[in-house]
Amino acid sequence: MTVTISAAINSDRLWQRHMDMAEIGATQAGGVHRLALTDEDIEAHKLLMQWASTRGFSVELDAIGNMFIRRQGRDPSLAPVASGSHTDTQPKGGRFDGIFGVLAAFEALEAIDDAGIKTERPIEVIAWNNEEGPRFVPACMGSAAYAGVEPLDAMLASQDPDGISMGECVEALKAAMPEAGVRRLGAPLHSFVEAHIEQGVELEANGNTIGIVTGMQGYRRFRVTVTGEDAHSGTTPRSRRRDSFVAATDMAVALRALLWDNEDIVRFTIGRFEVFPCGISVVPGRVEFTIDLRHPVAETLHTLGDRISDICAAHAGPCEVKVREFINSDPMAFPDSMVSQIETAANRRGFAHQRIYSAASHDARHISTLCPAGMIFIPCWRGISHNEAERAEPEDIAAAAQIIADLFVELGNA
Ligand code: HGY
Ligand code: MN
Ligand code: MN
Repeated sequence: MTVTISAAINSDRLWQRHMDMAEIGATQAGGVHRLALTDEDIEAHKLLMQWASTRGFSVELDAIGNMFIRRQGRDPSLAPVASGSHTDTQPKGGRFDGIFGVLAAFEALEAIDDAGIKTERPIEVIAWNNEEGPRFVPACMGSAAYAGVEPLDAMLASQDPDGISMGECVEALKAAMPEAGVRRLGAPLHSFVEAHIEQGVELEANGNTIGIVTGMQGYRRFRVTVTGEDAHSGTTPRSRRRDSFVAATDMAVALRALLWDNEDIVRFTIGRFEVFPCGISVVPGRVEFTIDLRHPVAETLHTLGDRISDICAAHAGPCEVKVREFINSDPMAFPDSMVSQIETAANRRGFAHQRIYSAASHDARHISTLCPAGMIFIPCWRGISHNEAERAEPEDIAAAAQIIADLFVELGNA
């Protein structure tokens, strides 16, 4: 009879690592503010490196700042089995979005190590750089560059609002982790599984612990710049104004008229709206705003997204308008092989589970173009995320880590 040693997750250790990480960039209201490759995010990478070194796991960084923590296999030449997510957060984000997927994978690696289980393949934990994208665009930059979906040079040249380039930040990360090795960008992966909080209400409503993700909806992101003319608010009559705020708000209302569907399936968000020069008695000469548009049907996403420029132009009035699209990712489906393998692992462990579609976007989208990929969701309280009040439960976190540990062993010997 073959006794399969199973790697037992240490739930307390895993929860404590979440609390340790939540200290880095902690906000007054109990959230985390840790934008990509800021000092705080580099500190989070260094803490991961410290934990990895204690276990004798090796660490590498690639040219776009992705981090790879490796437990060697019997045959180091084989492509690794990997799991992970991101360490960066939204501005005033939560304590679980992203970091949970990194820490669950790390705990799975430790559990395998504690059990003394050998795998044929190397096993890796990956922290993808700049998944969220509020500091540098586009989002999912690290995984997109790794998968060759975005060109490395353009990504390194991306600048934050202060004019600091991603390239400078990657150099700062490398300088902070001199003992890290070099990973070739795009080196093969055997398979990849990402654990993430659902950021929706379905699992919680159904009382399920585990969501086996079948795919994710598509999304397009735009930056709209409306240019008018700064003017005196007292002496300038409407007839002589080129008021960019008036034009931009007209555009927003017109976009809503197009994009608010009756079925409430389209996701249309203006998350950033900046008025310049932002003076009480100055007619604004410039407005910049962003559009985040999502839909599960590619054709609908294309049709609606392609209307945005015309609608903005039609409502520009006396102003100029420039619409720049910086993300355009179609809906995607994970391979049945991975969905079934994750489902079988959840079944074997007896976790309450269901298949689920992701309304949020994740790094696994891009890695799925490189190798068989899949995702595991756990519930988060009232579906709240991108919010300091974000919350997940230790037992759900441990359940996901347990499935990853089981998959690491299965896929690591496949
Ligand atoms: O925006 C997203 O879908 C992801 O949570 N960053
Ligand atoms: Mn995330
Ligand atoms: Mn997020």
